[in-house]
Amino acid sequence: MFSTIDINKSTSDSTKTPVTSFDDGISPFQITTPIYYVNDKPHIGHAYTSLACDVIARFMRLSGREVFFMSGTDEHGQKVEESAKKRKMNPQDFVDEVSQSFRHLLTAMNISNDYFIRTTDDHHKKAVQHLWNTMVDNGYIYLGSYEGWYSVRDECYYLESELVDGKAPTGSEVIWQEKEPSYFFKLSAFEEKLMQYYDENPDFIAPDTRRNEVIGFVRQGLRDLSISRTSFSWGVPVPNDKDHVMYVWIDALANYISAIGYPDNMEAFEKLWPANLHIVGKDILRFHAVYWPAFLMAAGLPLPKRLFAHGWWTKDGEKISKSVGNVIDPLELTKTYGLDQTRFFLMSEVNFGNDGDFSHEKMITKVNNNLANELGNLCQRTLSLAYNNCGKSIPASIQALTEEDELLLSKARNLRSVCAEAIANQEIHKYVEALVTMIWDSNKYIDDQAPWFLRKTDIDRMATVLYVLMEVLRISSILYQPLIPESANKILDQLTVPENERSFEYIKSSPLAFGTRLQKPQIVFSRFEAENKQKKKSKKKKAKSTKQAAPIKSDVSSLDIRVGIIVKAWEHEEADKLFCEEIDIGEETGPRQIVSGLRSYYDLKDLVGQRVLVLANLKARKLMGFPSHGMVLCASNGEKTEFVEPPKDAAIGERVFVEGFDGEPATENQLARKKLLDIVFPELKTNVDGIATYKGSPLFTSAGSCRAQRGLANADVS
Ligand code: ME8
Repeated sequence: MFSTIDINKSTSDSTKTPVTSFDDGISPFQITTPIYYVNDKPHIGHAYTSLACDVIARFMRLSGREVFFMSGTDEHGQKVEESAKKRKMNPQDFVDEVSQSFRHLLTAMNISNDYFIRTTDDHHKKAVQHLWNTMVDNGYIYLGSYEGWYSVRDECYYLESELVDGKAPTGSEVIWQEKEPSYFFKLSAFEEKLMQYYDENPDFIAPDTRRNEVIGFVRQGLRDLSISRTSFSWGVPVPNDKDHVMYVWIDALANYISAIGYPDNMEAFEKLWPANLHIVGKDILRFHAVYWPAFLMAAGLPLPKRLFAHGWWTKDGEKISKSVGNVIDPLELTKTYGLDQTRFFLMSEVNFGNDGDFSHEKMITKVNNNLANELGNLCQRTLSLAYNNCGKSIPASIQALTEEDELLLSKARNLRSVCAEAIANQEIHKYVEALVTMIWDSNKYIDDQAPWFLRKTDIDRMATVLYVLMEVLRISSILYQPLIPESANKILDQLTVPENERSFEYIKSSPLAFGTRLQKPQIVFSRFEAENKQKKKSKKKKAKSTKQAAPIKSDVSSLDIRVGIIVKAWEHEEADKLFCEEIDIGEETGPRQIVSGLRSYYDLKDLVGQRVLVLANLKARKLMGFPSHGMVLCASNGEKTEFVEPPKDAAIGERVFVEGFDGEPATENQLARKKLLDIVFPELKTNVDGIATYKGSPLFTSAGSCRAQRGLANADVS
């Protein structure tokens, strides 16, 4: 027996995040979201960018870095002025109100920004005027006059040649701006300098496709930019010319420097500037990759180190817009699915940089599979087994580790460097993927090692397996914190990891202490369906007679067949044909007790760890005095009987389906009253390959079809 575990074995787990050309790995890390327009309330796109920055900021902090993470609101310009008019409010009252809803979004999404800037803040307005004066002094601003196409929605000028069917290339309406006096910025003077900068700093704009777009745009030639307006007044006044307000993009972009001390506190400013990372949506890359660097060059200031432009969310394939009526409210998502579930989905559903399409179905599948079934179930199984069999404690000691134990542990020890590399490249999806894979591997390990079985045969080995799993869960949860902070910390609480030992430096140095007392394990993620049913129930109650439930079909969809795993089994004391089993089908209430007449076909030792299909909407009944809450589906031809098995990657608790037969399962009463089993069971058979089918179509899980354990062909399934 060992009383310590050599967690320091691996040396590849670097203590710093990988150093890149845009991050030295040491100095304070400044990261920014765009500042959002306050013309309307926040939506999923705003939540998305803020969340991506939050994950990176939290990751950096846990790596031991000093971080300055900023967000804010962009409160000037024609668009905001028009929105205030529509609400019959004065602009300042209007922006005060809407800006508050963005702050609320950040709090509700658990975004850890260190600062929130508003462009109506006095110090910001002064800083923009200082920047303007500097550019004037350096000879880059002159007075002229402007007429042309303008999109208020995009706050952007367009050339006639850029319009598509009379609209902006973004689809926004454009208006003709009559000739008016305007100050101009000498953007044309920066064409060569920008091209040279992009060339010398290949990591400045990411991903590469976006970089190429920017280079293509600049290569076409840059015209001087109109940067002041006289036809409206809601903006920062141009110094020494009371008729003009500044173009909103000069004002907005300057937030990145005004927020950190420019120009009054240059010491603070120089500590943080240049920013390490501006994250923006692809819609505003041109402003950040062309105008902003040119303004900074004109003012003699260094350029930010990296711009990353992420993709665009659509809903069911359509652009999200108020007029289509498909706006997704991120706060509603967190209320329906949970905060960490929403964070997890948004960060893992699409490769960061690509476009993504939102659907509730995808959200439910993802959070049920990756969080409830995989991470949640692993925690629950591991912690419950330890709590029930190791004296309510982390195992007091362990045996020598086997090859499988070492393999799993070394993957966990290596996880930090894999995640850090992904984060350093803003490949947030790869960071999530590394964690999800770790949990898959751990679920496979627990299934292979079957500690519930070892409980009876080799209690010391069981303790070792559980300790290895708990240690892997500790490391994974520490690394999960940036993504799902509340849930990861709930798991760490249950694992008794001290609060001050949850940063990355403790991954290697502080393995779980043997013999520490555990609290009774609590479920961390519930399956969404269960909640949904609950909600539907209470909604139904309210609606009572106004709405009829969808009719139950007399086909396989009326059966609620679930993927399960036998976690405990014993022989029925009074009936020599019956086994009693506890089967986990992913329910919050814990495993179900089920009785099956399988003793003529299986040995007791074959049962625990066996994955099965459970018919879960059968009325409970007593078999020889023992209550049975469901039925294990088997293939049988009179001579032989075999379990019908789900594929090994099917998630515990997921519902089995047959293509072309969609529908809600019947209630237990409906199943009995309508004699649905008599109708459906005769159509359930295995085919020549032993695949379980209904009317010839396979019974499917998300991981593939279900099959008789030893391939029993042409047999009845019941
Ligand atoms: O452009 N999918 O503000 P804004 C993904 N004030 N991200 C989306 C999105 C979607 N469907 N919709 C919006 C502005 N976003 C300026 C910025 S910065 C100096 C000034 C996100 O309120 C994405 O990050 O229109 C996009 O760039 C940003 O919100 C635009 O926010």
